Amino acid sequence: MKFYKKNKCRICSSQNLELILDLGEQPLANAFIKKEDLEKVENKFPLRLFLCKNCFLLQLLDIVDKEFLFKQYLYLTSASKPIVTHFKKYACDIYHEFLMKKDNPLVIEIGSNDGSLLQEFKKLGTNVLGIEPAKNIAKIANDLGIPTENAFLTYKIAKKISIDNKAIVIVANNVFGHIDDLQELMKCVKLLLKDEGIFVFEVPYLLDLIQKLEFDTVYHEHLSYFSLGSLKKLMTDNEFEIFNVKKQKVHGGTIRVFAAKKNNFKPRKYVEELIDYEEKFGINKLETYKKFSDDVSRLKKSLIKELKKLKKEKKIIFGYGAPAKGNVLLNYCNIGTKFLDHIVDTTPLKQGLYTPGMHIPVKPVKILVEKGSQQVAFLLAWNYEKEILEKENQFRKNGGRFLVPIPFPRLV
Ligand code: JHZ
Repeated sequence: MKFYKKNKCRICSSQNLELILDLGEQPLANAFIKKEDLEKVENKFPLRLFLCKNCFLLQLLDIVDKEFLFKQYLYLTSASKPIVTHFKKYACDIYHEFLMKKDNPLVIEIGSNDGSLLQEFKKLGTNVLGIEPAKNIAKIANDLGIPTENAFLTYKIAKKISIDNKAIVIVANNVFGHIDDLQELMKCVKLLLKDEGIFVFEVPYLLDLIQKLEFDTVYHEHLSYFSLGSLKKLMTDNEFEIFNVKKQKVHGGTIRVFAAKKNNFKPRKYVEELIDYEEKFGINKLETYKKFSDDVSRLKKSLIKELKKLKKEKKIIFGYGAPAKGNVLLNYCNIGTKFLDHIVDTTPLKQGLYTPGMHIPVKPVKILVEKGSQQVAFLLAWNYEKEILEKENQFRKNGGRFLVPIPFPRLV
């Protein structure tokens, strides 16, 4: 089974669901293709965002089987230097606040990818254990000396791990939204976490998604799009409590949420303040989402208009970064090789392959700086705008420009 449809909200089980955004039938955003497979028919699945009108969780209900999505994976944390820097500081902060004074502490990470974050905890002297479903990626982590269980976290696996391992800190970054059964996830966390331990996780923040029109972060891997209010409900239902939250800049706007078993930590005032702010923003109003959807359709039109204009000016346009979200944008806007010659990306696993749907070749990052003035780099990895512009300073000095697609097309 590759695909199934749900008719209930993932958090509150309500069936009062409304379609908000339809991005069409799309291939999987990370299913890059080998040259010899280009003629084969690609698997495509509906990509639609629904809103639960009871608890206001924004979510996908067309679910692609996780085995199919994650068993073999191409995204490597270590390929994006800014995220590695972010993780270094992350580990340091958690260590100083929660781990430094503990005896022989263990940190468990759910969805640990190539072990980039655990590596940092390890350097600080803590014991670490990763849980990662992608076979190829878990192997990379294990080879680098980060003990990694190659599995999806299920209650059965959690039971097995918890016989010898109880963590004082569990971390989970950009994985909460990937998990369909959030109730089971919370049961696993409860089992694996010491009573006085903390559960820290980062999720892309719903308010940023709406405000900055980050519609391309909607893809089959991302099943839920969280506000702090919706996370509070999930935590409370599972006898956990959110005691702190910190906004982060990564991935276009993220929240780092600190939770623990009830009554262990005094909640900071900011938690309720942010939830109030979300309500004032209109997170619980259908109109907010309708406007978002209309703005996305407008963005599509203006992007195509801008690309056509650049082509008319005889610019050579190539994609910069081949993130999963880039493929959503390209497929939704129907931007193929007519516009983009190729895409450059730092991930060795993606280089030499072709993008799903649009079949644009992915190459290592090598830019002909001297041809700057004729070139436009379409910044698909827009979340790294600052870092990439700094890195490609010479290209811009020679007249090259970046086209940043969201929240509106911008040449910089
Ligand atoms: P990036 C990932 O999504 C994966 P993606 C995942 N699905 C998730 O949940 C989100 O993050 C949050 C390249 N690059 O991280 C590397 C350069 O070429 O924005 C990556 O292929 N040069 C788990 O894939 C891509 O861009 C650079 O200088 O949508 C970035 O992918 C840098 C910094 C990156 O997200």
